[in-house]
Amino acid sequence: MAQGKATITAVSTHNNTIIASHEITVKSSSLKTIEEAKALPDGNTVSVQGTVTFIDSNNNYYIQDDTGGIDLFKNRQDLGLSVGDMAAVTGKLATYRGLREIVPDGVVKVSSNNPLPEPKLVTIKDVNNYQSQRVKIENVTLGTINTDGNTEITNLQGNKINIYRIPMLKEVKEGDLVNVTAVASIFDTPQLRVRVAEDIIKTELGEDEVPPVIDHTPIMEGNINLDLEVKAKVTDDRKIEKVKLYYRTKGEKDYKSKEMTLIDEEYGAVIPKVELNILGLEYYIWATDGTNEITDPKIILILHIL
Ligand SMILES: [Ca+2]
Repeated sequence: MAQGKATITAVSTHNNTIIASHEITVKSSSLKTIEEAKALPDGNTVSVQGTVTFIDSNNNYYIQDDTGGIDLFKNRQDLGLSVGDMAAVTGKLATYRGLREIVPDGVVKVSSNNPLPEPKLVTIKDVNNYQSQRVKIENVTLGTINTDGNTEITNLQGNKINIYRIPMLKEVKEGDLVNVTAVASIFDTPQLRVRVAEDIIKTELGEDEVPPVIDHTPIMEGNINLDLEVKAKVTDDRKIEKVKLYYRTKGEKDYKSKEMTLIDEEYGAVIPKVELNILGLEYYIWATDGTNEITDPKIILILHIL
């Protein structure tokens, strides 16, 4: 029964002039947003409505509403939907290799030729937060193209993700820097599904205008009898070229510097204890992406003899 007002009429079978009618309001209380539906565990029956954004050769139908996306899949059954259709679906929640799905019992095409949701600009690292939604990933290098399997793409920071069964490309080739519009999917690990060749567009890097970001918790005190390790998270929209630690004994004119090296996602350098002085230590961190430089504010560290 559709959402809205409906009238229930009862007619006596003994005397058909005896009629009672009553108007009821039908609320679609069972219709959930996709995000609400996905918050429920597998096995629950849900009803959602969304636009079909991608259909693969196994008849996985990805649908998306304003809150999220989900895959419809029932034994490779043709659900009679096309990309751009608004589909109302009821079925059981399931998960396959990390992908949340609805196994549909009933599918209704509400309308056709709807515009696809605007892809959300995401990074490779957080693709899975947008599972079954349309996403855009910018400035990635195309790996070896494999239309039957995985095509790896790599961003400027070196993070990688596969495009599964990439469409045959015309304008773009291996090694090109591209922007990719895709549906975020997963098969044990996150992957992308690209609908048409036109969703992979060649791009060029403009001038790097965003300096690195230094995330450092200042060290306020140190032990003069121990080597002092200084660590910082340093990130950039493109690539970190160099990170250095500058330090001097308080009152000295010149800074000494040490390159900070990346270990476990943090840049670090060690000042040997022989270079520490009871007068105190001033230090700051400097980073460059090759174009833009940044320094973390100067810190005066008090050293103690313990
Ligand atoms: Ca930069």
